Amino acid sequence: MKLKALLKNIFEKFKISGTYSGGKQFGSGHIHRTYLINTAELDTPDYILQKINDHVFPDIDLLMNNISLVINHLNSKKSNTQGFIAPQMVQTHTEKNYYKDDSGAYWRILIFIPGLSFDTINDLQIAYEAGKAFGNFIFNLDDLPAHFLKPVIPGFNSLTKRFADFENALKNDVVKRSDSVKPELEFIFDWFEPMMNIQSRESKGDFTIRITHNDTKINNVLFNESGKAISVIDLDTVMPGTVLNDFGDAIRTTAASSAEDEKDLSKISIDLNIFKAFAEGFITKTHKILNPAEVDHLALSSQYITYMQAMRFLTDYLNGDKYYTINYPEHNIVRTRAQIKLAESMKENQEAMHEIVKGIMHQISAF
Ligand code: ADP
Ligand code: GN1
Ligand code: MG
Repeated sequence: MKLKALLKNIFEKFKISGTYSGGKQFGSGHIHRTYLINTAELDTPDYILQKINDHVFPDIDLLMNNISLVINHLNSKKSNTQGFIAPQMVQTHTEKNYYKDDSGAYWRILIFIPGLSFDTINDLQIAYEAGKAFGNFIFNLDDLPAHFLKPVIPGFNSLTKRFADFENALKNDVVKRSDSVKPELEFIFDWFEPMMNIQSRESKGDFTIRITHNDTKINNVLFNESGKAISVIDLDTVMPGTVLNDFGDAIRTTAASSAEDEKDLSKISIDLNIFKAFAEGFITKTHKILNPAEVDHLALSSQYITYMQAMRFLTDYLNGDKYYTINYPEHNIVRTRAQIKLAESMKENQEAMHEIVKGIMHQISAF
């Protein structure tokens, strides 16, 4: 079936309002195939139709169940969400939140939230708003018991598991790329022990296990025309985690001076003003639920997550690009190098970042 006919056909399996008038590939996510579907009528919404990546998410029921629990919880706390809207899933005519087509592919539909999504930013107000949005997300889920959600990708936040996957990829070297990435391999080995510190503290119980988003890239927040954050999207990886995963991952893309796949390494560094603006927004929303050990590790968490991300891109490069969508053959190693450069810049600025966090906490507790 031609793509247009396929999209229309899938679209009509769901309880949508309006008439299909066209669909096109949309967004810059690395995981699913995402389409924007327009409807002909002016008073009906447009929709996001996604072909779910079932290689990354093999248990579709678990995936969709986690997301539903979070959306329902967020919607039940309208008084608390203060201007943020949760994504809304659309059900099929048979009351399911996904559709399996004849080829075995899984599809889902969300109501399109008209908003702007950015892969990189350099605006302080946007950074502050993004911090508020992700902070608000965690704050509003604080009373949903973490064990209600199941780990949709086991070991997703575990550095030990990521390192084992990396070592495996290196050992197998299926596409014979290891010789060409010696400096990157060295970086991964050198940083492993110091970075394990965060995981060890987590294992000791120093950080609260709560429901976190786990994919807090800046392009997973939508903004309105005046730069106000309106929604946190891409809820696939909501599951038990720590606040450090969400804060660190957000800083990785929000406070980086360039894109995640910038080729010119001289352009990549951490922008401390953006870091401060994001942290202000985030801490304003979360300070009541953060414990001292969490606050103490916020700055370091960005290095930790950026290091883990470098490892993940490198692992995929060694595996022959099986996980992330790539736009050209070297994409994953370009991404790896960019993450390494960013992690190094974060390390150089660690003290300054930590002082910024302390300053914000001090300011907030003075009120
Ligand atoms: P991936 O896991 O592949 O990143 P996402 O769920 O993040 O998939 O969707 C990809 C992109 O589609 C997002 O970055 C955003 O631009 C857009 N998008 C997803 N859901 C919505 C929504 N409900 N409203 C508007 N845009 C959306
Ligand atoms: C993927 O789905 P997307 O593009 O927002 C990935 C994240 C990575 C990110 C790196 C399920 O995010 O974990 O941090 O790419 N999502 C999954 O850009 O693995
Ligand atoms: Mg996404």
